[in-house]
Amino acid sequence: MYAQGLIGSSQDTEETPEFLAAFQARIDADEKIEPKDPMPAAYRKTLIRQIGQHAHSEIVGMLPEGNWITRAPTLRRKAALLAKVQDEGGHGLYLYSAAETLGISRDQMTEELLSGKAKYSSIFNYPTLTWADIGAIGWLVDGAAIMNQVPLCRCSYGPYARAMIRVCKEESFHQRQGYEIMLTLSRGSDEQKEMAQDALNRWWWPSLMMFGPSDGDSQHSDQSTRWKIKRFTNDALRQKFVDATVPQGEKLGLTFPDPDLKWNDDKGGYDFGEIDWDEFWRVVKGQGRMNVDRIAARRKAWEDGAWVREAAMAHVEKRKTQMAAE
Ligand code: FAQ
Repeated sequence: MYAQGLIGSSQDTEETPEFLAAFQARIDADEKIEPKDPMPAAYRKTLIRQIGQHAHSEIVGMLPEGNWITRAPTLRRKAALLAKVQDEGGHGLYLYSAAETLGISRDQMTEELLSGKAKYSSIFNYPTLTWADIGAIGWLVDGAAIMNQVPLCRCSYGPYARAMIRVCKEESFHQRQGYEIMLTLSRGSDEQKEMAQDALNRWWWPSLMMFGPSDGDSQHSDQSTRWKIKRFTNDALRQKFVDATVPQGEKLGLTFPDPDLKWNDDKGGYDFGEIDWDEFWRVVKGQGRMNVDRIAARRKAWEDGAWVREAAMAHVEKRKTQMAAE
């Protein structure tokens, strides 16, 4: 299943009860697991799945905002958006590299994305209709990404944890630039404020869906938490996000599209309405408004880039021949 010759592609150690107990003891002691360490096949598989999907999300996530680079309202906005979209591309690359340390190749991950076998975040299957969507994505989507990713800096797998440190620093700048766009619009003309409100109305629920199914329906949470890949459950992170974000929205003078959203003194957090899980699963299964376009764009990019990969490989072969002759 895994590419030959890559780090971590060696046979996993026989999974005796003693081996599994010793592995769990390392995790419980907060030791980092590194690429050449023996690890259970299921731990490797779950990391390849999560890191691969995370990488795909960063790369597909460049598309909705990339759509606005040529239409940014000022040079300053354009420069910031260009930098942000490039950062997301960089995050995808660190993450593909982290997944490669587990013995899967970038080509295999790409094939899995294009064939629909590997998922990417549901959020990127919604269209960016106005400039305010760029504000809402930075504020809400990067905000949700940070809430989810800060705990991943303490993930048990070393290369993933280390990649997350830089990613989170950059996401923090993205969140602020998004919030600043929302602040400018919500203090602007009536039309601008309306645009900001409309963007919040459309992006709020999909942002809550980014945290994944509720705890009762999450297939992987229990095992991933035991392995300290995940440090909090999907619902716990979603609640933290709501609690952090609602006061920010109030400061903007905007309202959230949820009549059930209200502060609950007893729990020390906000109550909020039920997520439309049918919509979530429809989008995850490929029936969102932009799923077909997103995969078509990635397929085109992969095909258009074939000559670059071929040229790079030809260069490697040439260097190998030269070095053998030296
Ligand atoms: N969309 O059992 P669980 C970003 C799938 S990066 C699509 O709870 P798990 C930066 C899940 O894969 C955003 N599928 O799964 C940016 C699983 O299916 P599988 C991405 C989803 O892994 C900002 C099934 O449902 N972030 O935004 C979603 O324990 C702005 C059952 O779910 C990450 O990937 C979903 N929302 O928990 C870029 C962070 N939720 O694999 C550009 C790392 C769940 O069995 C612009 N990942 N599924 O076929 C994670 O923390 C976890 O993987 C979760 C899901 C929390 C996403």
